Amino acid sequence: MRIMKSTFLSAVILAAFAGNGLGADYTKGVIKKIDAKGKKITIVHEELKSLDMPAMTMVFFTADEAMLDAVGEGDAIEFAADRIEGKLTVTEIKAQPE
Ligand SMILES: [Cu+2]
Repeated sequence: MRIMKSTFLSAVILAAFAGNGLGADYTKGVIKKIDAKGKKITIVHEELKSLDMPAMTMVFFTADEAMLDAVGEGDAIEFAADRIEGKLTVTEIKAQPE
């Protein structure tokens, strides 16, 4: 019984890590423009593998306008994007590590 329990826990922990790994599919980019009112952000991004997109400059919608408060134009970032209701949307932004 004890073995079964620890196996179950390991599976839960592994699943949690795997989930994080998938969610944290970050792409590097530089913020060109922020449109806080329109909840839009223009990013010069590197190849975006999760969306099968080459490097380019483009406008994304943002899932949460609060994430735009934490960044500024010219910032080097890493971000995660997804297609939400047909719109290319930034779901996560973090500063690029030094
Ligand atoms: Cu693009």
